[in-house]
Amino acid sequence: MKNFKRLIFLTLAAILIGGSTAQAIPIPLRGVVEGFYGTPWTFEDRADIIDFCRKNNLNAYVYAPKDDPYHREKWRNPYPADKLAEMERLVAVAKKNNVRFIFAVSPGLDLNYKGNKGEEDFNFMIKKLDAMYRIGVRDFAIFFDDLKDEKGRHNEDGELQAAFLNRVQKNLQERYKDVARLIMVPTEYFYEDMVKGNKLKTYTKNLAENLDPRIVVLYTGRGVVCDGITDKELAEVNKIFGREVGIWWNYPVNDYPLTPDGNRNVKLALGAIEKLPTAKMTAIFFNPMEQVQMSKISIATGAIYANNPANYDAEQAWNKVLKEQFGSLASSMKVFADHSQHMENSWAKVGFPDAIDFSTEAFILLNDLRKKNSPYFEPLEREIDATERAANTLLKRLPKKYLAECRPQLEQLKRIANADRVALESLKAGQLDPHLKTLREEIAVNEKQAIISEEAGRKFIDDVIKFFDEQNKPSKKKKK
Ligand code: 14T
Repeated sequence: MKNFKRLIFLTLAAILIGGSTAQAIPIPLRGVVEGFYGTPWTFEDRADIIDFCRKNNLNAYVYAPKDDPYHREKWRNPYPADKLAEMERLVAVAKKNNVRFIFAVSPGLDLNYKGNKGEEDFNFMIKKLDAMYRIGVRDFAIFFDDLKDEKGRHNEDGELQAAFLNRVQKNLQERYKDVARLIMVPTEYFYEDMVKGNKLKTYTKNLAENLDPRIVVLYTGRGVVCDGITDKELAEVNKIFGREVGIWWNYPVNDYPLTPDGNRNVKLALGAIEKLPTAKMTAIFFNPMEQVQMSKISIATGAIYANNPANYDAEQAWNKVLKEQFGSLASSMKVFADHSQHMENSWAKVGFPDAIDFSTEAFILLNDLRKKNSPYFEPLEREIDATERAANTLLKRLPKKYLAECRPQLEQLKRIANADRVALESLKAGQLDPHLKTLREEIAVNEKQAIISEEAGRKFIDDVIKFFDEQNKPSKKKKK
């Protein structure tokens, strides 16, 4: 009865305060998957992120660094004593923080399924997981993504992987009563890779038909890195696998190049998590950047999402998180982050467009000049001022551990803002400052280290150069 009254009271309070009766339904398993290519995080980084998980009501950390040899390339090898001792300390940190430490192995590069070798490899896997059980791990995952084999060669593996995973799960559950459901990532882990035409591909069909329904399947959406997942898409993949699947979300991870010859890890993904399902789901893990501190902006928004998907407002969450994490530097950080949210290349696309206000003002200004409308320079000038001021403030006042992760990007933003000002002055003067092309070159050279605001601040420089080019050859104007 007491509980009933309490419920009524809370519901009424929710209506009055929040204007919404919708009760928060957190995604049961929610957290971070250290699943990127590149330099794995350190013990300190991991302990820090696990503490951060607790503070943000995330309850899981998945250990799956692609470039830890003992996770993938040399998965059969046991961890050497010092590494194992470190892992044990980390597992203790997770336990203390009420965060589940999920240990993952990626054996797919050379796993044998059949015959003697198959038996041997099964035993290697069990040994590997047992060692982790002994240091306190109770959650396990086996990943089969990115096997790098020739097209289609993994067709038959669906059934074999399912049998392997079922057997691992059975073995663990028979011997240990306190081990959670196994988690897996398929070889075809994004929707567009699971289907051909409108038919399921052989691998996915075989995997789905044979995999123990208690095993959790993770997938990344339509693509590896994609612009959101709808409720409908989630339902579709749930249907394929005959269970509620979980999401491996590839934001803010930045381990892929943004230009054909580009470097990795050079653009920071500092935006909010967005466009994820509101429907019930079983698990979500955010794949972060090598840059731990910088990953916390978007992961904290992800935590707000994961704790109440149906009520999530990305913009609101982003503002809240920036204030919490940066205090008096929040407004400067917001300007910086605004220029660094969108991740896109030929196969990846995710995140809000960068600096929308900036690019809108730039567009309006150039459009007015082309149409000979009277131009307003002030709005864009204000954007440039704010950008430059924010970069300067942050370079001066951000604590060391943050600057260690974002100095190149801040300096690049400064260069861009500076060139934008020269570009704007050129427009005002009706004449291209010859210095602008040099500035543009400097920016291009530095893109090996830092990419930011490609379609906003950087684009304006090119657009202004183009604008004057057009002006100088009026006869060729609009020729196709
Ligand atoms: F496990 C998967 F869900 C997954 O996303 N695997 C990798 C992941 O480790 C990596 O961090 C992420 C972002 O780059 O994407 C996957 O790796 C790829 C996949 C590609 F198709 C990297 C490059 C690709 F072209």
